[in-house]
Amino acid sequence: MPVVNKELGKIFSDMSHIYQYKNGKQRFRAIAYEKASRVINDLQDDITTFTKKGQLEEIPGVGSSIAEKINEYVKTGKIKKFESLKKTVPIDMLELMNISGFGPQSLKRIHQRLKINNRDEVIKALQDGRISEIKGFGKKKVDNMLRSLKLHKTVEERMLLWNAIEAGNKVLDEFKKMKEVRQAELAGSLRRKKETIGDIDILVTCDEKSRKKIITKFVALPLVKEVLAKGDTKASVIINEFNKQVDVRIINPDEWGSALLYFTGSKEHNVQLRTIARDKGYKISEYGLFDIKTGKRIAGGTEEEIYNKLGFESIPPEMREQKGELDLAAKNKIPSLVTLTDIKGDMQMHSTWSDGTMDIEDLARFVSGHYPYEYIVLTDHSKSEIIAGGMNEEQFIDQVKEIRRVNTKLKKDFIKTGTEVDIKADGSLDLKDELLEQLDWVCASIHTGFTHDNTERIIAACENKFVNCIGHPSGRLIGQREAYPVNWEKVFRVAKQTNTAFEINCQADRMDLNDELAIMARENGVKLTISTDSHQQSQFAFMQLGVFIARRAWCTKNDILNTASWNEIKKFAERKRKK
Ligand code: DGT
Ligand code: CA
Ligand code: CA
Ligand code: ZN
Repeated sequence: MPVVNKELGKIFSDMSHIYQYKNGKQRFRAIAYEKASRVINDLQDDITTFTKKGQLEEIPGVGSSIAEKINEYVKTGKIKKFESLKKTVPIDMLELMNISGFGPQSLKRIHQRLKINNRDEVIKALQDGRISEIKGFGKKKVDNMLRSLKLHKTVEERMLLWNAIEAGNKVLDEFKKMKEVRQAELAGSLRRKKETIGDIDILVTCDEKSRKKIITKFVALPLVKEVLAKGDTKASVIINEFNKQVDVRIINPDEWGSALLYFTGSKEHNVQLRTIARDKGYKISEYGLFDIKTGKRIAGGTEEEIYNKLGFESIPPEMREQKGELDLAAKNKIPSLVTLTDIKGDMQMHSTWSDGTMDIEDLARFVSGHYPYEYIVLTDHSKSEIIAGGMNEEQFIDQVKEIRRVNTKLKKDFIKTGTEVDIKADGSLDLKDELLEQLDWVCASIHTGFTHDNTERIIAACENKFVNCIGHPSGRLIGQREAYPVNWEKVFRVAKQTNTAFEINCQADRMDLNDELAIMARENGVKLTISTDSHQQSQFAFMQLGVFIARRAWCTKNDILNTASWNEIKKFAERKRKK
């Protein structure tokens, strides 16, 4: 998303919160700013393309007053009204309002009753039970608030992988632009593609004499907010983006491999490797691999060289988590992990027919023009999803016609018909079998009842012979909502028996299945799909996130259904129908 859009979206959402917190009479303002915030967040083009042409008011949800504020922000970097409004609400209360359960209305009531006006006091009153005494704050609500607070801490302290990839690459590019730099690479958890990232680690090589210059240039970059530490070979800074730490280390070129291995981790993988090395008479450090007896350095330039000298084949960074990868590497049995280029199509996305922002033709032309896919499956929501504009059976029949029309225009059978059908509370589906039977691909998902055990609901969906896949199976949202309880062993056994695939959903805050559940699915012989669940243009790029999860789950091409041609996928669906 363009940076200005992101900033304005946040400001308008804050303004809406302030109006809600302050005064009931300002309700219409609160609603207008909330809407403007959403619209700007969904906007694909940079808002400045609209300000330049004077076309702001053509954006739905943007009236003259909001347009004026957008222009002011683009021109001056500030909105005066927001600056003065901000002074009327304590800043840490404003931050709290973004956490689920801590809406402006709730915080206002807490303020009125307990006269507290800062974050720490609110948290304390939650924990010591004072808030439970306020009307409307029952046990369930308070528990929920405590839980979201805890979840929120994980994203506050760590970053979503997607955000870390974007921020990390920005910093990395700055190093790659410096002429003194020979090699630069991301290390740490970001190289292993963990779902959240604590800090960003970067390794750089150069001639010894250029070290100081590189550090000096680095800490002076505009993206650096604060310098925490600075030496001859390393620096730690806080960057503006996400307010997160970046650790940079400068390495001798001939120590590149040993340093990369050391600083990629995981620590557990390194410890195991070091123990094995010692048993074989070697010492391993960030400076190289050494023969203990002679003290001679025998490897260190590349990671591969070190692994090989110790009797292992190379191990992809995503596998370095001490889950038995060294045993496999010793037997030359590291699987050939799935890659982004293996993906032949995207299996879940939404158009304007439900809650997506692109109409079917634009969407198909965009994907077909930007991604090397053979097919995409359109999976708009079913009728229970009222807020998401879910569709009934008749509308799906109309949509199938529209898909045929667009495919004819594109002169290829690119768009497959499908749905993301709701699994209702009793496990039944939100659309009739007679409709599902007519679609190419049916993904079934849970969108309600996130606190219940959902084992039986998922099993019931798997047992419908028209359901091909379970979407975002665990229901978690990183930093916002925990996964609901499920007996996964049982569910995956049924999935295997019924020929039902499970999705790895690539949305940045979902990443669902996560790596551990994907391992369990694979071990149970369940086929996986990797899909972006795109609602707007920019989200098709999330595909790589799902591939990273699959790689962390040791998946090969064969484990992932959408590495196959559509003919194969059709056969997969037909096998279930014939069962
Ligand atoms: P994070 O930042 O919490 O997401 O996780 P990492 O894995 O990036 O951890 P970080 O940034 O503390 O350190 C980067 C890498 O450096 C880590 O993956 C392995 C290596 N490392 C750091 N401290 C130690 C240590 O005490 N022993 C060993 N063997 N390696 C370490
Ligand atoms: Ca790190
Ligand atoms: Ca670090
Ligand atoms: Zn969904």
